[in-house]
Amino acid sequence: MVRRILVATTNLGKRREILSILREYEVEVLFPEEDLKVEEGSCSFLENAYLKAKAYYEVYKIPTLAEDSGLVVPSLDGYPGVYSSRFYNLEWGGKEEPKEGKDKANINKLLRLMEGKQDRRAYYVAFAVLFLEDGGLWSEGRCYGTILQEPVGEGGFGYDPIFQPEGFQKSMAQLSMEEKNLISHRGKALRRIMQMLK
Ligand code: ITT
Repeated sequence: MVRRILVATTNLGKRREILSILREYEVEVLFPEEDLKVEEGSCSFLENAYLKAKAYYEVYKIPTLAEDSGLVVPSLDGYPGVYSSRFYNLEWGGKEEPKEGKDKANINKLLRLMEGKQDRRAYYVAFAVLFLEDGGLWSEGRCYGTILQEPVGEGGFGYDPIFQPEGFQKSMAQLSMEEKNLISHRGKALRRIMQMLK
């Protein structure tokens, strides 16, 4: 019986959403106080999630949930993909100064690279790993949509102001957190993993 879960992420946007998604389950959610600075060198979301969960489990010995996620744009050969959080700083596509923060720099670079592209389809993907004493579980969640011409909305984090989810005439950043969690890659991946745990 798993009563406590350590959520291994340093991203505050993710923390808020994960806390809200896990509210419906009977588990206590804990966050680590320290940042273990796990190297996410793999080009696989699943492997990166596994490495994060394992590193924190080895220190805290509490069932540990980690998630690696990103935005995949097929017309950009799948970029930003696993590089989503540091896309602005990647040589590929040219670097962008993070003058107004990393999220804004990532958005500016993506919009620059999308100029003139007809195909603006994209999807968010999240791989979640729950590291347990006697094994583990993993799951994947996706959320399909398109890249807008310019940022709209103040909610969410990351690329949300330029991502319009399928079936909505709003950006992800214009949805409430509850609305986002119902359709998001993270919501789907986490609910799947909690279902398996049951
Ligand atoms: P942790 O490794 O500590 O969890 P991180 O931000 O580095 O934090 P990732 O390596 O998984 O996490 O990178 C995910 C990036 O993908 C994130 O920084 C955003 O740029 C983007 N992203 C993922 N989910 C998103 C969402 O729901 N909304 C907007 N952007 C998202």
